Amino acid sequence: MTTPAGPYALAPDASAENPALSADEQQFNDLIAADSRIEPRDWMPEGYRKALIRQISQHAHSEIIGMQPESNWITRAPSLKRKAILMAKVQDEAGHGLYLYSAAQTLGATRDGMTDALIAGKARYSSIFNYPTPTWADMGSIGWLVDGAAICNQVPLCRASYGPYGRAMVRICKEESFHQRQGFEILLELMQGTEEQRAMAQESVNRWYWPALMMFGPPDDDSPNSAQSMAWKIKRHSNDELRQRFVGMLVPQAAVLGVTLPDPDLRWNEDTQQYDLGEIDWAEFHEVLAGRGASNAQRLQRRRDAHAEGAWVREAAAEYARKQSERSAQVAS
Ligand code: FAQ
Repeated sequence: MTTPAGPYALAPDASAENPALSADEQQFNDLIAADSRIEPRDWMPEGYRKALIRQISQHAHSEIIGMQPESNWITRAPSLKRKAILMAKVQDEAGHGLYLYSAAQTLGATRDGMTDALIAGKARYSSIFNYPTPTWADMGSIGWLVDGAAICNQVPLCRASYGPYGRAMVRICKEESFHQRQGFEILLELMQGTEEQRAMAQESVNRWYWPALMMFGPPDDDSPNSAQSMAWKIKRHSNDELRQRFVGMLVPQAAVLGVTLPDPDLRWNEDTQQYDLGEIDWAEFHEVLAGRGASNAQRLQRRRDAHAEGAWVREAAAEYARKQSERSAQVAS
């Protein structure tokens, strides 16, 4: 990992008085050093604002695009109960997207600007949502592995230094932990079923395991944003630390499920007190980020179509708001 750089880079002793800093900068640094929260009206360095808009908008887009792989199964869920649960989960993801877009708006980003960037294919969203969901077991794997990875990554974000982001994450994490359990339960039921159901669950875990590890981002020595984000206490742990924590959580759960994690090199290392992992295929990760994953084109097209189909709703809402404010103005005059 590189050392934080740039005009607002923070050293661990950032709370020390520094005559070269303006009063605003000193106050910002003091708040960060004291583990306090930065709020929307507080002064903040431009780099901090941009880093937050980047991360929060990407996160919001991930939640919105992330609805698609699961919505694929709403009409085909194997029972009414499963359908109701899946619908509620997909709705939760929409809600997460909305909290996060709102948090980014407190930093000056506009909702239209963020949406335009997404549908123009200029904005990032999590690599994981560019993989297809051909089997019902994929609903289990997404819950267990994808939501599991999301929780590992997001629980520390509840302490992110920017207030609106941290507070949004608290609520999101509560819902994600329910999501993870429902995914685990789908896989458990399949693993207790027929030979064919067990094979379906294992095949799905085989496909989702490695992409789930990629969700944590590139390795620490290839993660340009980590050092500064950690110095600003947006991120609290490095990408590799969280990936390790995730695998440590998965191993005992996989044993309960009776599935095998598809990594022949996975073994406990007494010296490091963590698991040694096999090589992650970072070439695949970069291909997906470049827009060449299995489902990138389909996901973006679906988002564009949904945006176009929703135009009348936006127009109606804007017209309603215009009439309401016209009426309020008449009453006031
Ligand atoms: N996919 O320097 P770093 C969910 C980009 S929500 C795509 O390490 P950073 C819920 C990164 O943006 C899942 N791009 O970056 C759910 C940067 O590009 P940029 C989303 C990735 O920010 C479940 C470049 O690579 N969660 O799953 C990925 O320090 C089920 C260099 O990387 C969040 O967004 C990736 N996997 O660390 C919904 C959590 N990884 O912007 C539906 C918040 C990296 O310089 C169904 N975000 N990149 O052009 C974070 O914690 C961080 O932003 C990381 C990346 C850890 C994702």
